[in-house]
Amino acid sequence: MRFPRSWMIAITVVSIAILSLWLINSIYALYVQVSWTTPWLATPILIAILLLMAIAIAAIIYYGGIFQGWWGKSSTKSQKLPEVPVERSAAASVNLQAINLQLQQIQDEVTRQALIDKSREIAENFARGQIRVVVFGTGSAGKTSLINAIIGRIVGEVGAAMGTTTRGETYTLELKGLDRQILLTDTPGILEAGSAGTQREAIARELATAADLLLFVVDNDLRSSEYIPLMELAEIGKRSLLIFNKTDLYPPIDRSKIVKQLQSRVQSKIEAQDVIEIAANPQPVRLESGEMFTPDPDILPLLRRLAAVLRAEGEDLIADNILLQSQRLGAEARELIDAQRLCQSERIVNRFQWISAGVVTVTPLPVVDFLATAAINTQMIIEIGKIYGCDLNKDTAQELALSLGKTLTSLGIVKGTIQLLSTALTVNVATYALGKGIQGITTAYLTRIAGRSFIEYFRQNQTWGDGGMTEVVQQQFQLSRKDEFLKLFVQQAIEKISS
Ligand SMILES: Nc1nc2c(ncn2[C@@H]2O[C@H](COP(=O)(O)OP(=O)(O)OP(=O)(O)O)[C@@H](O)[C@H]2O)c(=O)[nH]1
Ligand SMILES: [Mg+2]
Repeated sequence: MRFPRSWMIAITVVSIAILSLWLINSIYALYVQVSWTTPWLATPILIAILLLMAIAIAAIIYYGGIFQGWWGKSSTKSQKLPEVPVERSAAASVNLQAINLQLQQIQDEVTRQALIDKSREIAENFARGQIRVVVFGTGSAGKTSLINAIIGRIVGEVGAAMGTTTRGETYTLELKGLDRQILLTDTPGILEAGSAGTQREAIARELATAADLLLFVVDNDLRSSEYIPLMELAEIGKRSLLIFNKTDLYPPIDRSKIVKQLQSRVQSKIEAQDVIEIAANPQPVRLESGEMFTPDPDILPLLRRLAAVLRAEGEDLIADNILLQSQRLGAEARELIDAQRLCQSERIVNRFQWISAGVVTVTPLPVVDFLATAAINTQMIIEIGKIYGCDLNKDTAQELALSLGKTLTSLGIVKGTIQLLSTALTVNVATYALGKGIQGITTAYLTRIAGRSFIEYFRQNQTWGDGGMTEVVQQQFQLSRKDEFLKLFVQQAIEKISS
């Protein structure tokens, strides 16, 4: 039984008043006694006592203030709870709007439309405001039985063999004291053999990722194949309850041992009170009389915790999840846009490498002077910049082209390229046929390294990263030396020479 708050306050006030009266009385008695024996000492003692009391009161007020700050924080936290989701929902809406703008940049119509549909679905789910609880776990752990027990009627086939549930099934629930509707989703089990099993697992994982709250069902200690997906979902911020089902199969000692193991395994992500023991569909037992008796499902601890979590965190769970979904969509869109930009800028580099080769072949230089092609590179940089949404002026682009040209020379990449290509080309083309062509081809190769380095520069928001331009250029040179690229390049170069 809990004491009413007003009673507590009244008792505290009366106790403090009695204590204060007793204290004043004692100090007065002491003062009178000392005045009789040593009159000159009475006043200093009284002043000292009053001073000590003042210090004590000040300390209480000071530390009390800190505590109040703590209490204040926790109480404002609980008072402010309804406000938090409002902010989070606002963040989620802003995020969705930003993503919609991003999606417009995707050129492939089918992909763009698919992502726009996804974004619309997220927004619609948000507007509907239902809480999506997804039951997830290994095959035959008892997911469907759990849903049956919750809903209190047979809603899904319950079977002993793995793989009974083959697709996501959703049921609508209302919970007392909760305005929002609950969508309870059954999923196929993970870790089932065969390609059908893998496909079903993919469906289950997708549904789990979309959940506001996850009920992860196990029927024993966690296997690593269960631990990994559970932790992965927790890692992305998925709120989960770990349900230990089929507890009727274990003697109490084993049962509590398994619970402790489960709690310690997931303690970094799931609180001990969120590891819940149930028996969704206990097996019949033989009574001493020889009769068979089927116990009722034991899911009360889960229902209690579920109700508490949904009432306390329901709004937060929805807002957090919408934010998570929109962030994932944003990341997907960014990846697609990056791939699209990469493809477009590679086309630009390809075009400019052969333009620069043409220029040098027409006006052969005494030695390969990559700086001479700076004008071409300037234009290439401007065009790549545009793809990445940067409007570079000519002077800046030229400066970049020149400093990259110098880096190529100072790193010995110009010389290295001449050697590399001379060897690669003479294997395929007679030296006399190659003639002055080697200069043009080398320039093309260097333009390619320069172009790829600039793509990296723009991908990293116009920065060269920690290692500076030198590291990016060297990395691109190493990448371009790879066999498959070199072969393709030499083949293209030979075609250009012979045409
Ligand atoms: N002893 C016992 N058996 C249970 C319990 N819950 C479920 N089962 C049994 O476990 C088996 C699998 O149950 P399901 O509910 O179909 O399991 P599921 O996780 O939905 O399985 P899939 O759909 O194949 O992934 C059935 O034979 C159930 O009767 C329980 O609490 N105790
Ligand atoms: Mg099932």
